[in-house]
Amino acid sequence: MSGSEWTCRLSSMHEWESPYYEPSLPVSEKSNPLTRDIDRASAGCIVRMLQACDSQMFLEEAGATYQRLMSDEVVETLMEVAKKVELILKDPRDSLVVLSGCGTSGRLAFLVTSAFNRALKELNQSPVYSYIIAGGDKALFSSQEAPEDDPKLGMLSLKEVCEGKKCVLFIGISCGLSAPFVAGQLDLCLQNPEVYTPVLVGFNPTHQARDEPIPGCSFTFRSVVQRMEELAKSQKAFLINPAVGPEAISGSSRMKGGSATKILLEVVLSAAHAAAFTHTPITQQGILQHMRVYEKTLEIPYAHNEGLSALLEAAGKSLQRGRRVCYLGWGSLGVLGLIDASECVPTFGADYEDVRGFISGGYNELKNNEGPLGPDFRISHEDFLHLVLPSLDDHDMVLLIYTQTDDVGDVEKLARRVREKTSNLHAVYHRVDGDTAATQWELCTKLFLNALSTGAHVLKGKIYQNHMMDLQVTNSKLYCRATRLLQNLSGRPESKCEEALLKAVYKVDNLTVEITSSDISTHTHTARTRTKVVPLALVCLLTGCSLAEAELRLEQQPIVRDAVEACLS
Ligand code: F1P
Repeated sequence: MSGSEWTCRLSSMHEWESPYYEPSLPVSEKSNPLTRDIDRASAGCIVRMLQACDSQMFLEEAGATYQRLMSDEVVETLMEVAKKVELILKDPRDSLVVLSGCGTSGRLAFLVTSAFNRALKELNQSPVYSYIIAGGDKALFSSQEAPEDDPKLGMLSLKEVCEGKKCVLFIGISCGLSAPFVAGQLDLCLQNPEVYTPVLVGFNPTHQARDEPIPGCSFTFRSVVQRMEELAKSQKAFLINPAVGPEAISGSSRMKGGSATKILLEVVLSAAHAAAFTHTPITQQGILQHMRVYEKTLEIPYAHNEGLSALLEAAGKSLQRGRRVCYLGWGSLGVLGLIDASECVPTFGADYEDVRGFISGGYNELKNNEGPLGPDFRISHEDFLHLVLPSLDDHDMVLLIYTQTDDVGDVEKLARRVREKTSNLHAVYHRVDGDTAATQWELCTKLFLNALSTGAHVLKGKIYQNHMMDLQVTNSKLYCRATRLLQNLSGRPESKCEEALLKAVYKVDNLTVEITSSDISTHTHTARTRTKVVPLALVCLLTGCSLAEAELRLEQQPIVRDAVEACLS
């Protein structure tokens, strides 16, 4: 892409805010005009595009279309929620702050509660934070999308965590204001206001909250949000829902959605801690100042543009060859490595072995609710040494992720072992620079790893324009997204696209009545074990060929855009 073309792209920084831009889609599902051709871009250009997308998070409020991270109303709500947390910190008896979400949102709930409980421990205070992730702890490191559709499960897990508590501040996170699991929890809070105060964190305006009926429930996500809006007037419920712009890869809320979640939660909880333990009042100024620190932090990973591009290219090469990328991390940065790696499976249809994370100390370091998760989830450096290292060579990439506060001797020892097998060894190292806080290292690392794994999969050919084509169709949100994608790319009516999708899911050329009369949860359950359903459905739609033929075409041309264009020409 030439310089002038890029300048032209940058001028479309605000295009998504127009009411005419993809009007039927909420912001979290829109495609970002900045990355329309990311699938054709060089590594350097991909990095620039991702940087531009991330910088949209902190754009000033232009006109009145959407609230932004630093809009007055958002900052005001952050202050009010921080005050509620402060009260609990000062009198924690029978009280709890619960953070809950699905997928990335639940992973960040875990990361943030761990950090702030650790901070409390250092002050000799007892923990007040709990996390819930849909699907339990195995969802921390693997895709468990089905529980996301279950509002009752959400309710029950919240009840269980809060048993015996008299005062609960519940923070439900759903980037798209869409997960039924979280809707169920918010509904429970609204029904029991004497115990629960609900807070919702997400990145769409309330009128874009999902309004699809939830089987077995009388509410939708939107109707829950509307009830919360009523209560928000008397500060009995809180909505924190600025827009951060469409994701670089459409709908990939692990990226900006996840980063903005982390920023907002950390801003609120640190303000509360400062108020409770160092008598620092919660002020608008203080909140804004903290936000600006994060805004500056966004620049750090991209300041190493060339290094990042080179890494992205190296990782892309490893993946193209069917080889591995391994993250070896320490402390919370190690957790971010585990998370980023595990998200490649549902996001890019990657194999579990393609990108894997390992953390020093394994589950002892993690201190998750359920403890060690068994042989399918091996995460320690020892596991890496036994299971992975013996098969590595120069085509596999290894990335060390640590800070100067970690045991550098241990890092060197591991690096030596790795170097015996591969020279393709790199490091992301943070050191104290002025008053850099651990949370900034974390955000930096998250951005860096998200850019690396996204860019590498783009280079591998997993993305079509800026859509994840090979997405797993394992919950109702993803099922609807897949049908919509097929409609956009094939131009065929919705009913035809859904038919093609179902044929790919059930591996049949003709749909039976049994299939067509089943509900979405049966389809998404069946899709758990299927691969390449959307690309297969698209090739069938475009050419009218059988599934077997479509499979052959995709085998011959694994780069999705090329396969589709070959069908069209
Ligand atoms: C939750 C989530 C995402 C995941 C995938 C499916 O979304 O699990 O984290 O990447 O898109 O949905 P949300 O409820 O935070 O919008």
